[in-house]
Amino acid sequence: MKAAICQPQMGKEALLGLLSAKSEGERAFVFDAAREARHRAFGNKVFLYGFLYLSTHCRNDCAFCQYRRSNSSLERYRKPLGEMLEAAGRLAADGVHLLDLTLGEDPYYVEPAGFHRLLELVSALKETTGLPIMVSPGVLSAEQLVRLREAGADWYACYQETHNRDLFTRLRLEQDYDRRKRTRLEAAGCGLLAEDGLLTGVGESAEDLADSILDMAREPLDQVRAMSYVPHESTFPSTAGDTLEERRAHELLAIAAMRLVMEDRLIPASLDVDGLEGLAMRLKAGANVVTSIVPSGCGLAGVASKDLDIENQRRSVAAVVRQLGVLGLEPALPGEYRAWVEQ
Ligand code: MD0
Ligand code: SF4
Repeated sequence: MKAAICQPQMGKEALLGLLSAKSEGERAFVFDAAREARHRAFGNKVFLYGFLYLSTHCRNDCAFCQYRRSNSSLERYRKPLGEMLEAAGRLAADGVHLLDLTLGEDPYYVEPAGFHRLLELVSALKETTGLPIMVSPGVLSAEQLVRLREAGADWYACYQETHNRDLFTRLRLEQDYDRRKRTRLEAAGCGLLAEDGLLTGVGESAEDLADSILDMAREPLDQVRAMSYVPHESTFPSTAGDTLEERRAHELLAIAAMRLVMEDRLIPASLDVDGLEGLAMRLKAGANVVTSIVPSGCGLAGVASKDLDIENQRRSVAAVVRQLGVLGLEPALPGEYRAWVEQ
């Protein structure tokens, strides 16, 4: 845990006020304050994360996810080690600061008999690129977390999606709320940096978001995120507003509110929701990390948006850096991210 645990805490009422901002003017006020807070903590520097979706097989059946087990219309893949190393090498050469190795809860990698495969991959990625590694493999045992750390993983990401237990049971079907939360806390306890995340546009109230953000602020998390739900044929229809702006409102306000409550934690703007086009609005809301940079030509997928902007190279470091420039931001130097991770 890098950030100061005791941030000056905003009360729930004030937070609820921010998250309920309706008019353009009110929202602009919230985003301006969030950018000021980001500037105090990180100046104009932004971190860039490369994304490697190793396996799209999954034993879970999350209602919001196209990779859910019951989606039989999906063509799935499991990438061989050599291809992952090649893709990672390209991301490293392009200048990402971290590699995010993500997978569905694929028994081939996460069940005890196959877990060594994931460890080997983490070690190989670390050795060949020298970059910090984040792993997003779903729920693991305490012992598996220790072994991940020993294999060279720096980060463990596992998203609760919501801290409303009722909504959780409708999103992460047949999964245990407490076990998921406990895994993240155990990861932090064994020296991994930890990330939690929210899914917005799934019928949550502003009060749910406020509760989530306050919960996150109390936990030993180093990165916190919000991402809008992207509906698919195999998942439920969106409950959020009609216009793109309305559908993204909760995500953008949550990013800003997280920044105001947890000024010095890392907060992503993901390319996985709206591709490059959605980057500026997320950075303007106070995000300081760009995630889901995916190399083209490797047959790798995104999570929320499977193909969007990958093959046309709009999820590349070059495209992102151009956007940063327009906003008066710049990528951090490699040493600056490493120093943050190692501090
Ligand atoms: C992203 N699709 O960054 C990825 C993913 C997992 N650590 C991250 C949700 O948007
Ligand atoms: Fe599996 Fe993750 Fe999708 Fe849930 S969100 S179905 S755990 S890939």
